Amino acid sequence: MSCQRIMGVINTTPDSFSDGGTLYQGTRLDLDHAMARAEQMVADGAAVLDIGGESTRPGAAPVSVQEELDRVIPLVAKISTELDAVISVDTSTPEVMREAAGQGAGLINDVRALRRGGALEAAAETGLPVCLMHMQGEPTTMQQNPEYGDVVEEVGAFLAERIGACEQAGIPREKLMLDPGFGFGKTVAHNLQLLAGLPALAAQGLPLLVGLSRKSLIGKLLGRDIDQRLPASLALAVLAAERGASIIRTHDVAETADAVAMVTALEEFGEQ
Ligand code: 7PJ
Repeated sequence: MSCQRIMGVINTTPDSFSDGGTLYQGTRLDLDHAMARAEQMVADGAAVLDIGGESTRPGAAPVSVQEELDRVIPLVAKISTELDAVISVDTSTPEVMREAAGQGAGLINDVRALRRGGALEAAAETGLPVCLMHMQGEPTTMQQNPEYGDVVEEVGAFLAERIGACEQAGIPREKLMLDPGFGFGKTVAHNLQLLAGLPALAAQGLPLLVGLSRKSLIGKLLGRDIDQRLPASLALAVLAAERGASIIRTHDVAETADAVAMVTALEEFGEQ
């Protein structure tokens, strides 16, 4: 059974939280290795590949525009000529959005929801669809003391404001996707409240993208290290898909595609 709901994560960073550095040879990104990873993900059922060159793990060092371009653009160019998948570029940087679009990217995935100076304009110019993600604070400090009154309502209001900003900048609503930003300025309780509240966010009428793969709430709830979080990640993927997530962002494509295909099967055939 094919699955159009899976986004595979490819980090071109030396320091990302769950798989940073695995595609490096010394200090350089190994393009052939990254390409092999991309091919495998597509073979395993990824419809979208998310290419990121900035680590947003709590406390990560900032990356220069040139460094981010150097990490991301060659891989975007290579994948777009060699593979049949939508290329998503995980960036907040206007220059990276423009260059990636020129090299064949099909989606802008911005954890800052186009709040960086010039990002709204750059994204609008590309004409690409955009995923708007919620984050409280900035990566360096976001996990220090996240606070909300009603997290579902506040995330919903933030995303509604960003939808408005996009529309004003000439990005039509139909091009947008929403993401509550699990782990980005959220406690375990906030993350669980958001997962339970996904249907309320889906009520905005836009597709939801959800990334829970290997995230630290699993570590906090179960005491599992990064390499032991697959079973819980699959459970979270299924719970999210069942609550209305259209796209699931994952590091483990084959396993997640199978798990989520069961939700799709139930949606398609369960009512017959
Ligand atoms: C997310 C993301 C997410 C979207 C990262 C990690 C941290 N983009 N980029 N949603 N997470 N849209 O992979 O654990 O949850 S980086």
